[in-house]
Amino acid sequence: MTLPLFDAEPLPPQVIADGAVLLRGWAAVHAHAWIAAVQQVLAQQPFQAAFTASGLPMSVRTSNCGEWGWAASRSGYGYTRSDPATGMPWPAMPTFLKQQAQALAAQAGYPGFDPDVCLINSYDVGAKMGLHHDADEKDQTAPIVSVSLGLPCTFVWGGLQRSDPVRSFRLEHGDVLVWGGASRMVFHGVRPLQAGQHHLLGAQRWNLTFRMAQRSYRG
Ligand code: MD6
Ligand code: FE
Repeated sequence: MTLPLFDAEPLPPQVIADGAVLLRGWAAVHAHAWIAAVQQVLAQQPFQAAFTASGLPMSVRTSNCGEWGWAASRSGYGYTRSDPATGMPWPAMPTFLKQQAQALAAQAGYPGFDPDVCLINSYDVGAKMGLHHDADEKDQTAPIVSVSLGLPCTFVWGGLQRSDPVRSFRLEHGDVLVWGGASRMVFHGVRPLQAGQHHLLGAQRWNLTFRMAQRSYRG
């Protein structure tokens, strides 16, 4: 069964930059289904340590599902068919996750989004993500759909140059950020996670990013 995107009037889409749309709380409606789907992935592909391009340990832990996955191991990083740590193919993307990502992208103005990766990042208190942009995907005309669950974070949004000024805003449980177009290569990051307790996820934040890593996008 395909769950409808929402069953109550959602907050209207908010354009935060050219090509970037914030759907506030749109994943909160089916939060239990989102979390159950992630837990199903984690049973097959538990969170593991990640490393930067220069081999330094990151504070975020990662899992993946889909035909491809983003591996950040000591031996390098990028999209792979299987987990370099185990040699096992990444678990399939649960239908619920794929359908929701496609529907959310369409609501943000990106019909035809067909993700082949969902990278799942887990933040414990104090974990952060340095300023970066996502450039390993083959077709950068495809947007990325980003879903936040659990504790809120301060998200940092910069420009196309690393040195551009940044602004920051809060991303909360259930918030969905869809970005493509002129915003696709914007530098961004996450400030250290503040302590707190979320009623569903405890002292954690999860971020799911749906990507088209190896497919071409025909919006
Ligand atoms: C995070 N997100 O929200 C980190 N990247 O924890 C990302 O790095 C990100 O949200 C590309 C597109 C959307 C994102
Ligand atoms: Fe990113």
